[in-house]
Amino acid sequence: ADISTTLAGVKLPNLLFNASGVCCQTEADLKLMVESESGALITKSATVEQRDGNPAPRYTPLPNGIGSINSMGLPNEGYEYYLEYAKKYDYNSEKPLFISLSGLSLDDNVKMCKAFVDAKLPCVLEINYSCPNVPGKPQMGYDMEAMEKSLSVLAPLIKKPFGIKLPPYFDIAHFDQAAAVFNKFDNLAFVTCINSVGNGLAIDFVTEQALIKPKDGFGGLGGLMVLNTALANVNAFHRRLPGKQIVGVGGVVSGKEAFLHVLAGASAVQIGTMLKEEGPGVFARIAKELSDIMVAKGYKTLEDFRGKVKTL
Ligand code: RRO
Repeated sequence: ADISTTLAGVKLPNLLFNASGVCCQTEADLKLMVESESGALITKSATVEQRDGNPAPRYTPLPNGIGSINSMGLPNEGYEYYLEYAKKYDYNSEKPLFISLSGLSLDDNVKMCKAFVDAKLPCVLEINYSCPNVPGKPQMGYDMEAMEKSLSVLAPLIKKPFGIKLPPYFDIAHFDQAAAVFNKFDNLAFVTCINSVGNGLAIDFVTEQALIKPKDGFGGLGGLMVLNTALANVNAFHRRLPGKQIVGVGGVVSGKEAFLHVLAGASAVQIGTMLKEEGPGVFARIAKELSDIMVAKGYKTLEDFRGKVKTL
């Protein structure tokens, strides 16, 4: 089956790529992404200055394949590193490059966006409004006024189509409020739902210890346990953002969950925890599984079923 897609006006040979943060901090990581069968790649969220992030252990999978917890703390090489990578990237390859930016202030996001805009590159920006793990920095996605102010500065500056990475929302009123803000910005082309479910706590039953060190063990939850929250956010925004696209992320462990994300309304699907656990071979596996599902169901393209979840 044909699992190609278009996102922010850019063609992807298949809809799958990495969730920002996984396999994308260094050039060595990004090389693995380029060599994989992903349909695109996105870099680790960048700040103005390089960051080491939080103390280890700061990521661990959870038992029985339910998912993962992380409090990485935004470790990254600094935006100039990713800008140099983007300048050297081979845009003749069929795999588009996305760049994640996560400034610690609006001024920082302005500075980084300007640098990418001035470089006039064909890469696409995804602004991260949802890192849950920097002590003292709340997730901007939960502050509608701050998000509107940020978008009102960044959208005109970026000019071309761009995306934002959102935290999960859990209340219909919040879907409505967030969508009303996003609909004010025409070149906001896609929203990526969801970042990790913030500030969970994982405890080892035997040792009675928290599983990660930062923030007394609190960290963002990902993987299968967040699938249904992710599907709800994808579908809620698919319904509320006509003319915009949704990138689905959360709980994709096989072709089946990728299929469900598209049914909920996703135009592309990112993989985080399962990429971390399985490695870049995950893209070939899930692409094949999704294609097989589509053949079995008689769907030829993603458009045949995107957003077509049936309600009762
Ligand atoms: O680096 C992190 O701790 C991190 C980030 Br920036 C994010 O957006 N989401 C996440 O789960 N971890």
